[in-house]
Amino acid sequence: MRDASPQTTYLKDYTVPDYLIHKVALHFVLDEERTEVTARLTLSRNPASLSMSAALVLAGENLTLQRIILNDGEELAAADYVQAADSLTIYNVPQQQPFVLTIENTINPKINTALEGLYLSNGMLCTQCEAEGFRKITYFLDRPDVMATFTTTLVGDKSRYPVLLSNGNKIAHGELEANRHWVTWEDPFTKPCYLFALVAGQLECIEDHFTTQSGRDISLQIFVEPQDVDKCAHAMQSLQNAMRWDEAVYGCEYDLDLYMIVAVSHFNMGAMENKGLNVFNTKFVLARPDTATDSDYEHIEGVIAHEYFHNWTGNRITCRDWFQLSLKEGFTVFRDQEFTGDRTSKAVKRIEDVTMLRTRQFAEDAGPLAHPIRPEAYIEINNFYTVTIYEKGAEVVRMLHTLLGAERFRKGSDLYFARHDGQAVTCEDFVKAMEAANGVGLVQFRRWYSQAGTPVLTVSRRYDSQAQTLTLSISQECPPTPGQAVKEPLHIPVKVGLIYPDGTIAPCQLQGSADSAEEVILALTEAAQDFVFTGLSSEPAVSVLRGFSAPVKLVMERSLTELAFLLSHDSDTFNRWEAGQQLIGQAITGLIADVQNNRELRLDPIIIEAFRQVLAQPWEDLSYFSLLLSLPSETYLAEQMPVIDVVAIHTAREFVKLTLAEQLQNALQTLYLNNHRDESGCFDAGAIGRRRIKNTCLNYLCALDDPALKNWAHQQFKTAKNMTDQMAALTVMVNNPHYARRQCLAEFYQQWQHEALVIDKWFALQAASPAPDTFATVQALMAHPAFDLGTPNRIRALIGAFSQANPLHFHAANGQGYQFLADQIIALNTLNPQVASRMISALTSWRRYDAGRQALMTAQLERIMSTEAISKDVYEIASKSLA
Ligand code: 7MF
Ligand code: ZN
Repeated sequence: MRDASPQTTYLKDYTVPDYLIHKVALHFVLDEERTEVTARLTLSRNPASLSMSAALVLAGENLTLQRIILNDGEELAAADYVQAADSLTIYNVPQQQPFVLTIENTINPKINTALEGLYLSNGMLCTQCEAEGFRKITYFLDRPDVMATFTTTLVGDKSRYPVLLSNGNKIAHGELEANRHWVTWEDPFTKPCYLFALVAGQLECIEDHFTTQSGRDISLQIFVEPQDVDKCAHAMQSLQNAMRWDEAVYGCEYDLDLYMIVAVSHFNMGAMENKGLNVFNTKFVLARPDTATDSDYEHIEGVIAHEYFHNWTGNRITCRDWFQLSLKEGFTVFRDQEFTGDRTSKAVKRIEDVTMLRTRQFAEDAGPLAHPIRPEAYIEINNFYTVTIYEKGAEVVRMLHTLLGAERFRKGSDLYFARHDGQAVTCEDFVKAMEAANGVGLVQFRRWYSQAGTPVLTVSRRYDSQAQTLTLSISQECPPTPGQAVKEPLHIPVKVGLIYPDGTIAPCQLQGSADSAEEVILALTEAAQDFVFTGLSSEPAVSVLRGFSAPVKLVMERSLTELAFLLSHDSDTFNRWEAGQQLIGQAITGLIADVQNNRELRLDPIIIEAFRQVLAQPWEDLSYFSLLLSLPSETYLAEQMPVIDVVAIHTAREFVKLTLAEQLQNALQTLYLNNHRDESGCFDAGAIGRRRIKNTCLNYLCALDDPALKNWAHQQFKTAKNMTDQMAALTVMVNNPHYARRQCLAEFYQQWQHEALVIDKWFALQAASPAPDTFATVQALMAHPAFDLGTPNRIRALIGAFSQANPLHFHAANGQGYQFLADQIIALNTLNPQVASRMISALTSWRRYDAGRQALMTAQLERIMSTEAISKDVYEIASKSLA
């Protein structure tokens, strides 16, 4: 146990900083074990501070202090300052304003396994400073509302560190004795220290250009390890696409002459938007048709765009404090979602985003770690980079977009940029800009920022044939969340469309309104409200929450027949898919109960008929078509159950898959054969769609115990010219009994052993398999020479995939999965607290399981809590999970 409970930071305690830092001149002498850092800071007292005599308190962790100098004079004596484990306090600050403080310290990147601050990745030195990593580089006011201009000089060995990078423009460079050289970088824009970055190493660069809307020429550079130069073309294209899109849709132009991206293999998360020098996990940069799947290609483009979009929503305008994280993250995720929708298929992108939100964010919002998108307290800020901040945050911005419309939303974002450029601001400032630009009031809407939990909308309807009216009664209710027992009604946009029984669109005309439209956005603001539609000659089917217009759960009684009708007639692509998912979901829910009660399983023919009809139609968007044919995931089904029964869910879902494969075998085979091609390097929507629908068919067909069909998978594996097809084939071979399973797994490893990202897939695939020997396989893989607890991607591939993507085996009734995970978390606690803490999430939802599993899961959480020298990261998540 730790000596004292770690401290909580509260939003209500926010005060402006006592000091401001205007200029930062950094000087690094780089070395793996002893890097020398000199920071020359130009500071002054903050006139806005209430305390004009406060001492200067700088944050610093794991630093070896060498000396401190004030105003370029004498070295400070030991009596002039106090050094603590995580701070440096300087008394008797000069009267003269501004003043200059020079601090010299050393750091050891080699022992930095937490990968925060300055660390080593395959011999390359690189930094990660968000949220509070800069304090591991030098003593500083490490908070986002302290913004300064940075000049950085890097000195290093020419052979080890031929490339020396930092933010901004390269303004000088030169040679030194003993095979050393130096480079000076200057970033003219003020920024908080979390956006600082440096990279030094043996890197190769690919280069291209972008001409901005105002005609400026920007140099674009991607730096990678030498073996990866052949996997950068897609990332470069993605960057150019993102730059063009941000100009067209938001009027945002890039502001430096140089934009650099560096790919590193040891990285705690996806990527980082450091000004002018983004650092990326290799996973979100490197792609070649034979090494990356279609979904990898799409994610790379999305993440490149996300980091690029931060230049305006995050860097030019940043967060006042970390409670405002969703200000930059929610908005930037909304922007990257829209970008990807425009680049690929809007319908498919929306479905994928909503699926993620409903499986992961809804679970978080229903559990012990529920928090509003603007949280009020945290112990460790790294724990608050959550699906709630990101994905629900994006949904809240999307609702503003829905309520205002694209044009008025743009007026709001223009005003936000104009008002706050160069500032560190709050979510409140964002909402105020939206209000002021459009002359609207969003008073009630603000509750979305402060209230946690997923609202439940209950909808009932009444058709009056005499009056030709349809009344929709909608009520909202939000369950209590930790610290928030009582919830206020929210302002919820509910997009609705009506469809006549013959499939034609019925007009939406609200009582008392002269407007009639094909769909309307109802403003639900009360706990319960009636909406009356007039002029309806017959009773229409109702399509509610089109496009998933709000992050809520919808409760509405609908028959299988009505759902089947919507599946074939709804003109809203999201709701059409949703009707199919509801239909199949209801069937699977019934089958889960049958499994639990040992009843014979039988699939309602209406489901088979609905699938047959989907299969019989000509679909232009083949990716959308494959989503219509896909079953809800085990995780999504689990979310719908009062007490999660992983075995019953798996059994029922596999039964449905097998039955559909049996009943629709001919259609699925034809579809497979019609779309199977021997193609590589084609990434147009057509080719991607063909692969997706074909592989969806293969997944069904390989559920059948038919050697001929099993051979289709084997053949596809052997002849595949792209990773999408190779992976899809190997996946069905690993997830189903298959004669060539062992052999193909071994061949795949042989083929790809030198491509780390492909080997991650090899680990993850086996860890997520429902095959009976999976737990033994996972244990064996932990001892595989390619496994390494020092590489976050590998940890996520093996331990993450097993605990988060394999409900059946992770939740084994004997608790071996829980014990295994706790062992790894305890091992990671000291090695990499951020990654350790993220791995706990699989245990957090223990209340959703039966009593036996609850006891086993909480026992492991308790065990984690008793870890010696427990980190703040792990402590916060484990203790709140148990609370
Ligand atoms: C797309 O947000 C969406 C989310 C913080 C690190 C990247 O740009 C970021 C960084 C975490 C979790 C998710 C994402 C990021 C981080 C991310 C990346 C791409 N500011 Br932690
Ligand atoms: Zn981000």
